[in-house]
Amino acid sequence: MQSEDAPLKIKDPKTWAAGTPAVISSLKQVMSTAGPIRGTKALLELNQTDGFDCPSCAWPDPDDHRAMTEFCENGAKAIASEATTKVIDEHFFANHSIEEMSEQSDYWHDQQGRLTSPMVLREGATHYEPITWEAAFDLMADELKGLDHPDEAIFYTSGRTSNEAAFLYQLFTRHYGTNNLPDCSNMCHESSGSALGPAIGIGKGTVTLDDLHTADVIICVGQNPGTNHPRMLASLEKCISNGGEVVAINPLREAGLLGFAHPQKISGMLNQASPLADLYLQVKMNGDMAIFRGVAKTIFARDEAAPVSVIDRDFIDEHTAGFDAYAEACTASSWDQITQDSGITREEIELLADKIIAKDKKLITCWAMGLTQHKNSVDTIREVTNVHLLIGAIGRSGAGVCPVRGHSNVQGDRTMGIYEKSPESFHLGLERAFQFKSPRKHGYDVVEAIHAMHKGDAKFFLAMGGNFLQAAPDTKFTAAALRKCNLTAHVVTKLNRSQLVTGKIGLILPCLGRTETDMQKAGRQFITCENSMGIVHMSTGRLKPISTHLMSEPAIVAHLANKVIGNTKVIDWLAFADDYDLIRDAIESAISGFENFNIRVRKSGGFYLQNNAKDRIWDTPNNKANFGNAALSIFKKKDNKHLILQTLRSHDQYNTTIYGLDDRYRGIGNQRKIIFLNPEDMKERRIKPVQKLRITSHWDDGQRHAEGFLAIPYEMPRGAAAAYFPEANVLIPIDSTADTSNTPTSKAVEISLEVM
Ligand SMILES: Nc1nc2c(c(=O)[nH]1)N[C@H]1C(S)=C(S)[C@@H](COP(=O)(O)OP(=O)(O)OC[C@H]3O[C@@H](n4cnc5c(=O)[nH]c(N)nc54)[C@H](O)[C@@H]3O)O[C@H]1N2
Ligand SMILES: Nc1nc2c(c(=O)[nH]1)N[C@H]1C(S)=C(S)[C@@H](COP(=O)(O)OP(=O)(O)OC[C@H]3O[C@@H](n4cnc5c(=O)[nH]c(N)nc54)[C@H](O)[C@@H]3O)O[C@H]1N2
Ligand SMILES: [Mo]
Repeated sequence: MQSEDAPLKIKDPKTWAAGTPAVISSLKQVMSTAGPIRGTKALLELNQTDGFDCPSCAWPDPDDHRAMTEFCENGAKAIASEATTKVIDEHFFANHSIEEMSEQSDYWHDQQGRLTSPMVLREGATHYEPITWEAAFDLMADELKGLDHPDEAIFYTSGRTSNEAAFLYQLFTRHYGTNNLPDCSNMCHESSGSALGPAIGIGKGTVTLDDLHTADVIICVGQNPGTNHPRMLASLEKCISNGGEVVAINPLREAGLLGFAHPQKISGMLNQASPLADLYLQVKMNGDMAIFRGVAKTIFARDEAAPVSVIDRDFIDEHTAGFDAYAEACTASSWDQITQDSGITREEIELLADKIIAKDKKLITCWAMGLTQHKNSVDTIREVTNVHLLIGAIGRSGAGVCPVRGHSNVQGDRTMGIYEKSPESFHLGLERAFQFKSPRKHGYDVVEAIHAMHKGDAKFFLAMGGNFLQAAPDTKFTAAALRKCNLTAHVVTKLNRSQLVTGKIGLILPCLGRTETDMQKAGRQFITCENSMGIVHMSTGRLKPISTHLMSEPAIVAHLANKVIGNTKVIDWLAFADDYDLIRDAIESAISGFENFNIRVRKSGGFYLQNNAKDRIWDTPNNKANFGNAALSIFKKKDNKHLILQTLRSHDQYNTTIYGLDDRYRGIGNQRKIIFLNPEDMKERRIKPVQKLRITSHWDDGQRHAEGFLAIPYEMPRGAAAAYFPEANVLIPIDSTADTSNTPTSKAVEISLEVM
């Protein structure tokens, strides 16, 4: 464990990612926590077709050839965190009061090891105490049966949950009578779904790995793949070696977008990095809509000037609606506004447009949280899609849109119905298969769930994974909301702060991790996941479970449902827990696209889910792909002297799980409470490097504060600032959310600074 008192170390930011430092870091992490035998076994099974799916990100595995080491540094860290041999047992909880544990950092929490048996925090108690599974289920069932209305219960899901567990969970929730199924997606790619649904009829990406390898241009916008999707770098490299180009759009110069040393190649092991981004646009915070509008304007201009059409008129005529209104919106956006909003020159935007149309217009745009967590995210993502529609760069080889998913099964969870507002077709499928009345009233998303608990409208909170308190915005407000519940319960693998801020009663329900063998009555079970490209595949745990008292996620849901609902004419809940093939049969009977699920998923590599947009079939109300025509917008500060803070991930964390205290690529060691600032902005405010700051965020309902953040000068546009999530979440106002998707604006918080 790193010392949390070690002094801050600062180095120059790196200009390439991976190479031997990544391999060394992987091995060090895994071997030090899991030991050589368990550690080596874990790494060899990772992402192999008969092994387990990496619990880290949702980047797909190669369809054909898998290297023995098909993992990345951060996948290895995720494994190390889960496969650790350190355990938290009853004695740990007897020795550590809630108050004591609350004073420790998130890093400390993760370092304590795996949770091993169910625990309860009784009303007024200072310590968790042991409880049997049976008694824990009874507590929850009594609480649920005692509520005035099913809508007083909230069922949260984090995106590591398997398809099998997720399907059972929503089936139980809907039998219970509510759609209160908020999930981490609400804070993540919800804006992508909200934009892509009306535009192309499906809230998912439309490309495969092969498409990435054969694209002319890949734009990575609002995404830091070097840290968050490291295996994507191999695809970017392959695209370049096939003659394609990579363009980065990001306020920060991220190492993983600048260069890559492939750890599975000799050159990479010698740390010979190949350059990645050919063009790097250091956009102002939230200036992306302007860039894409500028690209469209350039394409219109080139089209007018060229003898042959640059715009794909055949595609537009046959496949789209709303072109004229979009063309008008482009005319209405001035270059002055575009360059002012984006901070990028007209020449550079034109250069980008010219790259896109130079060859076959095989464009892929990849994005993540830098686009989704802004007020105007949905309009921005519509604008990205508009550019694709303009040149027909969708639904053909080497071209399409690629929202790069976060959690390894967040996309699958949605497919399984973890959604507070599932479409009518989904409910009809459930009703047909299970002969019950599925409730239609929309449930709460994350932000609405927090408000409901705060107001006392919701009293029961169950989390299937995740760390709700730390992941949600406005930490103090969210804590107050959770404290108002009668009961809060968490199905988790590791201790986190959400278990320390509880309702009157708190429950810890420790479950098997994805790396571990899952033995049930019918024998060894596997689960399935859907990756970022819509491939459903199996994952089989191979390590010995860290404790004999763990239950699997599907078994926990089945037992709870058995207590609360009991068997129905067509459902035997406990049978589902005995044999997951039965859950997969149930999925097949209720959700289209899963025909012969049990057979197809057993084939090596799994199967692609039907994605109509890939075939240029548009499941929109008008059966067309629709252009958006929103006016240009950008985040407006109330006070011009203020800065815009984004909250992002360091290289040593997985969301709220803190693996270490460094951010190697950005040159930071031993410290997480830092704020990156533009050097000129610092000078203007008389802030010296590493001075301690108090940050104040400003919102309609008042101010929020965070103290003790060290100022780090960093190359970024004027007016931008960056601090790590979750430490900075106290600053994010609960009601500052994206239009339509209601995603917290974690990448745009108006702040001021004071030297402490
Ligand atoms: N190792 C590791 N892997 C992960 C995760 C992790 O925590 N650790 N988390 C997983 C999850 S759930 C997710 S959702 C993904 C997240 O993956 P990312 O979205 O890459 O994660 P962030 O750290 O939030 O990075 C946001 C990036 O967007 C940029 N950005 C911020 N604002 C803007 C803007 O206005 N415009 C543009 N163009 N760029 C902007 C930031 O500078 C940063 O590079 O990663 C997944 N994979
Ligand atoms: N300020 C700010 N806030 C953000 C973001 C941001 O960029 N900035 N990003 C948002 C995003 S993109 C996301 S996805 C959310 C993430 O929100 P969550 O998904 O709620 O949070 P995680 O940190 O991924 O959850 C980690 C916990 O999951 C549990 N866990 C790990 N593996 C398993 C498992 O196999 N089963 C079960 N049952 N539990 C397991 C462990 O106990 C661990 O402590 O945070 C959001 N919050
Ligand atoms: Mo995410």
